[in-house]
Amino acid sequence: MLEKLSSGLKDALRKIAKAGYIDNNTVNELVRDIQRTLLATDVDVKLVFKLTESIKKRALDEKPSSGMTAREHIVNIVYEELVKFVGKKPEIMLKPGRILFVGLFGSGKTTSIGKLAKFYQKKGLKPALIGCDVHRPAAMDQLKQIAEQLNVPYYIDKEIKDAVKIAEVGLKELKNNDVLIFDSSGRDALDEELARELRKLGEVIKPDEVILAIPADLGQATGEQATEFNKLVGITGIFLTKMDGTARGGGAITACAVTDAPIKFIGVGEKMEALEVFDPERFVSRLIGFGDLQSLIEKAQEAIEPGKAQEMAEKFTSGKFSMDDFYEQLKSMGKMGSLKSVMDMIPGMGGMKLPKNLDLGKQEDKMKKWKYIIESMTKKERADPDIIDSSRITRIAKGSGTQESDVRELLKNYSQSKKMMKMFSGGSMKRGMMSRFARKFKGM
Ligand SMILES: Nc1nc2c(ncn2[C@@H]2O[C@H](COP(=O)(O)OP(=O)(O)OP(=O)(O)O)[C@@H](O)[C@H]2O)c(=O)[nH]1
Ligand SMILES: [Mg+2]
Repeated sequence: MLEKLSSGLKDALRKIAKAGYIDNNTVNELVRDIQRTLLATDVDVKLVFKLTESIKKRALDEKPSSGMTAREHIVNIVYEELVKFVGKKPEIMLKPGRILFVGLFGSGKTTSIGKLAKFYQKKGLKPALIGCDVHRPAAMDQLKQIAEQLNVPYYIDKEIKDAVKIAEVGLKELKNNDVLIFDSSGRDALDEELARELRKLGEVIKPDEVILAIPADLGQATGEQATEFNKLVGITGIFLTKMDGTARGGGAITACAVTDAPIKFIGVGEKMEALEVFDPERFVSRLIGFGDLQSLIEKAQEAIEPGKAQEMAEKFTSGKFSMDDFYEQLKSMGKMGSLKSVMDMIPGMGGMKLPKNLDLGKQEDKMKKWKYIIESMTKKERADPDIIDSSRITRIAKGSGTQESDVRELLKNYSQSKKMMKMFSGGSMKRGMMSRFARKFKGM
């Protein structure tokens, strides 16, 4: 979902993370990148400029709060402004009630009704479906099929040609269920006839929610349609469907955000599970990989002092790597979680395999032991661990109060680690990746 938007925003923010320092130019470039990305997903030009203006203004005017680096500050501003941009956190009805679905032909009403029924089932409520689409002959069968698939009670009547009548009977028949969801007929356009029919339905059903199903592939045109439905019928929320199959989702979301009806659900596929409750914070977080960016920044900050990072990065890439470096690295990695999880957060390195035994996450309790072992080594041994033969191993084990096997294990881990460093410093592509890694740590 929204791959283009997501990768565009991530790229823009990564540039910030990599920038040597933040100045007007960096901010301008960020703003241009964001503009380009949003426009490509059909977000309205005026909205885009409004957003980027406030990002720019805040980025240049506001000082980072204490303990925040300039980079974090900018990333945070972009995050906050995007959250505002995509809308408010909706209220979701989580108690018994009645829901009427409205929308044009093929907008995804009936499918979304099934998804919502499943959603309520999972919440422990008893949903039931009522088919009030009397215009399309196959509509009732479709609803029936979905209800049976979900094992949810339903009411349809192909003989009754009056939607209001069906609603009345359905209300009675299914009164023992918690959440009654009503399907309605679509049209090519929202004309007065459809509006009247929906209003009449509304009078009988007295819905707690009127949900407009609207396909995201309409892009920014969703805004106008949502406004129109709201004016003529009155809606309480939007179910944005077909987000999975379109690059115009950004436009659809932001256009809906400026209407009076909040997006409540997002449809991301044809299956009944393909429903997401819309949550602006979570949505944007995922979109920009905020969690990853944030935790990378935080962890790197905690773990490595700026000067050390550069030094370590140089050792990483040069392949020179002493026992002291190994110990420093272990200390930092221990704080940062496993090396693997750090690597997963760095673009392009996620898939890399670590040597099998080098599970740095598990090494934490060994750290103490290893500290004593390393402290029992001579300066010469630490600088060049290759000279450590079995008699030296015996001496080191005795001196540190550990077993010879502990010393051997440490040496093995050291040489694996060294090998890995060499691997990183091998090809030029890898070197590029490592220096990116280094830059990320530098000064954060
Ligand atoms: N990929 C994708 N397809 C969807 C989604 N929601 C609905 N569809 C598909 O869109 C088509 C139309 O969906 P329906 O649920 O029949 O739409 P409707 O609004 O009830 O249509 P009418 O009753 O004809 O007005 C179907 O093929 C659905 O499978 C979604 O979130 N993602
Ligand atoms: Mg339908």
